[in-house]
Amino acid sequence: MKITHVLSQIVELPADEPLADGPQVPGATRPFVLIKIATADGAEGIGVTFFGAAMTRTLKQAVDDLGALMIGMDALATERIAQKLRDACSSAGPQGVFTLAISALDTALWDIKGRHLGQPVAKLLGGHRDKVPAYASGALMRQFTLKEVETAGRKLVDRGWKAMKTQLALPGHTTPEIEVNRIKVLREVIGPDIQLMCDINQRWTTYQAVDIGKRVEPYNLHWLEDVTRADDFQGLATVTAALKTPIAGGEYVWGIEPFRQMLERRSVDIAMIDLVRVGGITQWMKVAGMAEAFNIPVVSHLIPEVHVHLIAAIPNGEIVEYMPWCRNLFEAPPIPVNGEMTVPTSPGLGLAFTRAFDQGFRKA
Ligand code: SMN
Ligand code: MG
Repeated sequence: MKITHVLSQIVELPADEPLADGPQVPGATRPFVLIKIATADGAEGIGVTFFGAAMTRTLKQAVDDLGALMIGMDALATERIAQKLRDACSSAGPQGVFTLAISALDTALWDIKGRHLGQPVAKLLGGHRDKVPAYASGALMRQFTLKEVETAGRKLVDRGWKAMKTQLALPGHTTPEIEVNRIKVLREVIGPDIQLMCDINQRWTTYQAVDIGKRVEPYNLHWLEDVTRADDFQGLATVTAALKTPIAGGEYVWGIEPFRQMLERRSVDIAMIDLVRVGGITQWMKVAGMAEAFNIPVVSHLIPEVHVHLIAAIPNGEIVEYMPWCRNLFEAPPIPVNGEMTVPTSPGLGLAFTRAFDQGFRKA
């Protein structure tokens, strides 16, 4: 399984919001780096990474540089490859572009492993379930007006979603009363039986998190996410201990070690693992195992097309975040039906880039 090629390309997709037909900024796009790894015996695997923003070309270059180091290595030797890349780049990681790049490469290697063995990645990693719950994300954003959020919430329920995420720490003038009112109104619109999550994206102080967190307790949030700075492990633990509502976090930290800190200090009740910031499938599974040992459920962040395999593989996988940013990269990707995703049964990730994007590799 000698690696012969590592190909990459940048793709920009329109920044749409298809789950509830939400307001869109005209012309806004989201950049991705797509990758494909090929081996001497004709096996291929695909991966994707993002969060490069204005440095997306740098991210592509990092993928290419790391890819060059993999040529000639055994595609199945994921840990040996990861070690070689870490050693070669020593101080360039784990925070930032290095990890964003290695993640996509590792994901593609797992795709190859699955295709080679004729099994879906979910099975290789544990095969705990064939279906997983998914929640709608990106349709109830803080920049939308309350009216827009009401309309979107109603649509999501009508479209069969059983769980959905909104955001607080509202832009512009806000008060605890305005924040709480948004949750109150949304809860009234969607009814008592829908799981409602709420993301703060690190924007509150620990004091605000405890204050507003207590005030929203009557509305029965399923979790409050990233209530304060992700590296304030102690501050998070204070909030987690003070509130009845479970606290989720982890998408903003890099690699596996910060999760050890979060888990040991009881900073979070729910570990949210981001595939690209953790360093790929290999590292994602290590964090999931650590969380299991701490009796903590795991939820995913973005790229549901890959995360469906990971959440389904493990015994403590709770729910997949369905934010359809990557959906249009793929031919016939898995899509939730009535709030549930079925794990693809074809070998590997069961994913293929659309014809147009697949052809883009040859041109690159
Ligand atoms: C989020 C963060 C970054 C990009 C998209 C979405 C958000 C989430 O924190 O949890 O969905
Ligand atoms: Mg989040």
